[in-house]
Amino acid sequence: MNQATSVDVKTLAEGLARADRSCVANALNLIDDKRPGAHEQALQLLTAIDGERLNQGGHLIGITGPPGAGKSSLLSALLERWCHRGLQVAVLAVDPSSPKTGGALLGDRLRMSAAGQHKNLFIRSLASRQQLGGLAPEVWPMSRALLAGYDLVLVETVGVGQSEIDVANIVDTTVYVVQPASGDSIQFLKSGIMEVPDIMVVNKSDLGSIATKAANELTQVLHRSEQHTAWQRPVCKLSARDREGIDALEEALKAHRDHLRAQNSLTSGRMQQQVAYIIRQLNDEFGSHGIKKLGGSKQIAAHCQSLHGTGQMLASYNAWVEELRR
Ligand SMILES: Nc1nc2c(ncn2[C@@H]2O[C@H](COP(=O)(O)OP(=O)(O)OP(=O)(O)O)[C@@H](O)[C@H]2O)c(=O)[nH]1
Ligand SMILES: [Mg+2]
Repeated sequence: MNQATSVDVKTLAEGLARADRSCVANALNLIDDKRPGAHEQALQLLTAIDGERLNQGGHLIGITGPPGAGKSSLLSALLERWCHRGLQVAVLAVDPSSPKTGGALLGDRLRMSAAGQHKNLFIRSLASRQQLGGLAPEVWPMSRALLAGYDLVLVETVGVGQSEIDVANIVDTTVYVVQPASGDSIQFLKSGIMEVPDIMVVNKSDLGSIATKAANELTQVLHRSEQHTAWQRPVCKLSARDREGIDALEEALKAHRDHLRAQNSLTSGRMQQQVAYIIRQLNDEFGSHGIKKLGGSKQIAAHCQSLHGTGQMLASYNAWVEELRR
């Protein structure tokens, strides 16, 4: 494999902060680049991003839920509002199918929507990890790179297998979308992913009483399960198609972000996600043997927690990689 060409990381980081389209595209390509040398440059890039932005800037939102529930339609409704209000919005659309199999990618469908062409919007489609299910490892660093220049960074993923749990582990707020009368709400209750959503959406409220019934059912079950938690997870009944009920979802998103800030858990949550990412990367490259050599995952996590910010953590990561390669 050819060595990756050397890029000017500082210029790229400055371009990212301005949400300059070509810089954003180049930055994401660099993170996606599998050639030798690219990984180190990608880490340097993340290290060059303003720590304040990474720790507590913007809002990272995951949108997940079963196929056909209306995730992309809802995303379009939200994008229209945010872009027209002048906010900078980026979307990572994680498609379960390989780009090679053809068919419309999630991101392509979004691009065709009304908001899809807006100058404030950046969309990138990605294939999900084929073998293990779940999100590809690039999604985490990409979401962070986007945070440098965008007010809102959204990750859409179809809720099948591991991906809905993975997405909840990389964002601040997870929105779980179901549609009524499909058995989805019941499946959701049975499938043991109760921890995933911060906000529940019952879409297609235009279908009438079945939507109300599903929303009531979900409200009851969610609230029964969380008597001791500070955040009461709201259930938003809305119609993405008719643009009804979107206000309440927007309010809920803001309220959840404010809640995280008030609890001081926006920054700490992002830090934990970063530690988890570092351990996963080390494990992928060097296996459990490598993790053990560094003193075990608990030791690695403790060391990371003692550092300040993304830059220092990634520098540590680089040092560990070097040590294990020796
Ligand atoms: N009646 C009604 N139909 C809707 C609504 N929102 C979406 N749909 C329809 O539901 C279907 C699926 O919508 P998508 O937005 O593609 O759903 P999705 O969850 O992104 O689907 P995947 O990405 O394939 O999992 C489409 O035919 C939409 O037109 C709604 O509010 N009401
Ligand atoms: Mg979709």
